[in-house]
Amino acid sequence: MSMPKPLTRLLITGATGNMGKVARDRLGHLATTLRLASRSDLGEVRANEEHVVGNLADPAAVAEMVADCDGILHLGGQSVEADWATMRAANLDGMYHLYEATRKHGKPRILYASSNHAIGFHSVDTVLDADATTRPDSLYGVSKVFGEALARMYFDKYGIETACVRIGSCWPKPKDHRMLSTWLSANDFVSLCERVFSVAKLGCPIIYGVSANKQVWWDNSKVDFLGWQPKDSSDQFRTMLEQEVTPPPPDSVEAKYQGGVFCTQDIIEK
Ligand code: 15L
Repeated sequence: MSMPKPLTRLLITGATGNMGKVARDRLGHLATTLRLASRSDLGEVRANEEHVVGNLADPAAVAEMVADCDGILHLGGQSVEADWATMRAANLDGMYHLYEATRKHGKPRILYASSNHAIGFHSVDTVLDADATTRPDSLYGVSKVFGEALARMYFDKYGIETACVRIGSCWPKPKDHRMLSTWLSANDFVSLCERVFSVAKLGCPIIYGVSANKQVWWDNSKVDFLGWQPKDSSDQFRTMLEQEVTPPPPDSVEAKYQGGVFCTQDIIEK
């Protein structure tokens, strides 16, 4: 007999992105229906899916996305550095619209894709836990700190639970030496989603989305209650990277700080 699904309807924003595609393909066991939200058409919809086209900057569209959902995997928004107007619309206004919609539509539990760039100007010589000070490395990182603060306020004021996951580097394999420390495998991302939407009491924790890599900069011991056990390690790719990729000079900003190249990018003025 199959286990009951923890959710009735899981909203996945950013459904056409890299992580959105993984979520669409591999989280069907978490919810009776997956509601896929994207800015563009998704093409054919599968039997267990609904599709909503909309922009996070449009409060009415976000309300339509959220209605009747009991879980939200919020992967949508601007995912790399951009000019302020673009960042504000997607990651600040968009986050506000999402939380206002959850406040008015049943307070569903949220997994918010924050980012390691909220803490990117910490040194690679430092190990951070959930209580680390934020050190955003870009407007993108600042927008992720804003999202974490918004989630915390809506938890304290309205009891809306959010897992603020500071995602490392979620790709099929690490692309550079830095990602040996920041890599998050698809399998470990899926198991993290399973725990977030299954644990009885979530609260509003800060969680580092990172696999069980040999060298990590992030410590999840303060969220042991979640019972998340990442199983994969980037070490399997170390030899390949050492043969194929030249690391940045050790005294470079890119090598010295956890945010890598994000720490070196200038503000983008439109
Ligand atoms: C992020 O948050 C980005 O969305 C992703 O594209 C990667 O750049 C990742 O950080 C990273 O730090 O590798």
